[in-house]
Amino acid sequence: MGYIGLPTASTFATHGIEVVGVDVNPHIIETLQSGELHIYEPGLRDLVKTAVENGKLHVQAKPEKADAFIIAVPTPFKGEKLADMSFVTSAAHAIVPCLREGNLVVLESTSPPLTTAGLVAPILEESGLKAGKDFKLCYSPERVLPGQILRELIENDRIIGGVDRSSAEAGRDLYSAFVKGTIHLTDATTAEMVKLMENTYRDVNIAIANEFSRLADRFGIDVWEAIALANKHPRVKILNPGPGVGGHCISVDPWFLVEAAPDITPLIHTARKVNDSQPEFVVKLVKKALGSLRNRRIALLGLSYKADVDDMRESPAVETAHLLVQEGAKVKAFEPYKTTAEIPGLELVSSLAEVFADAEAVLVLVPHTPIRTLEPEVVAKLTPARVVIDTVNTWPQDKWTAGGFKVFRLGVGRF
Ligand code: SAJ
Repeated sequence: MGYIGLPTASTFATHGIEVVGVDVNPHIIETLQSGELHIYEPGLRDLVKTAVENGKLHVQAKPEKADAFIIAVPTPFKGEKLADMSFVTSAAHAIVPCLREGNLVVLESTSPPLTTAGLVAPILEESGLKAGKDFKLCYSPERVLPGQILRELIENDRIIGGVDRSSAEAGRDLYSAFVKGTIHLTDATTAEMVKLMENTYRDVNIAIANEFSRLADRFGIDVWEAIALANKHPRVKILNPGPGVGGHCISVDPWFLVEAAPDITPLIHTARKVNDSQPEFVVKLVKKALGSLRNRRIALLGLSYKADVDDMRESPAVETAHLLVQEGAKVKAFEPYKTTAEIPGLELVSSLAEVFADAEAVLVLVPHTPIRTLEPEVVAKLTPARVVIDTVNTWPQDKWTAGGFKVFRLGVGRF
């Protein structure tokens, strides 16, 4: 019942399907049963409410017999950037006692190539039933963008890879309950690769934007202007540099390919390294703006991994905050979408007034709507700070300069 499972379950349930939502975390079950949500996603609260009120969505700790089972558990790292498949493994084991002939099982979790056929099928076959023969088995990646999950779940095209053709067709029949995009059928391993290729493609493209920001800084130009001009070319579409790549997807998934085939993935590996080291580049920028970091009071705006989400997993903003603290800076951080969050080693405050109160500099790391729309006159009244370090090009330089602030932007090598 996480970021993917809960929206998917609720969407099925509001399209006439009886859904049992399973989670091993009793706190999540209690929260959902009491009508509350443990995650933020625009529109999700209303959707879950409708699904529960119309009696189609029940949440519980264990699966029960069903026609179809969907596994949407996390595949995080274990140790040094290796895929931790233990949640997939235990979810598959939990299904075994409930599995009957004719059932469909779908894995949605982003997984290394060959997981469906090589890891999930053998576990499910402990039931005595054979994948593809007695039950259907598919891999169908979630491809929804956090912040727009509910719309993309329905409108995006969907890839369904079966261990055999009839499995893929059964997957198509299930998801056509709500998917309006085209449903494309393929084999399970291709579907696994498609998902990893999509996120790796984006990671590599953000890495080049981040590398351009470093080059722009060195050569005294404005990377944002240069990217806008380069993007006038009909076949160029450079993405935005920033403090790095976070979240549970793009900063994780490319490593699954590197782990699976380290000898043939130097580009993917390097892109990951570039994006992971971008917080260090931000710290250098802050140092340049302030001269030194020790005991300098910095108001840090935004901690989640990107704008208008509350998810702080693998967040480069959190990494940047830790690096600044390590360098002796006195950091106060404010995350508008999680004002009660606690992160060991960081001082989080719950309001703009608190974060600004005695700051010397303002560091913008995430262009959340309530941060992006701040006006210099308002901020000037809340803080003695007159230095702004903008890593996401969100506060128009001219306006903030006219408002009395000295603005340092990431990837702009002239001040
Ligand atoms: N970012 C940049 N510059 C950009 C775009 C993004 O630095 O120009 C950063 C963001 O700030 C964030 C990270 O990259 O830290 C990832 O953000 P994102 O919006 O690109 O993607 P996610 O991780 O929220 O969602 C991605 C999506 N994948 C693709 O767009 C190929 C989504 O469709 C997937 O479903 C999702 O991963 C997933 O679950 O795998």
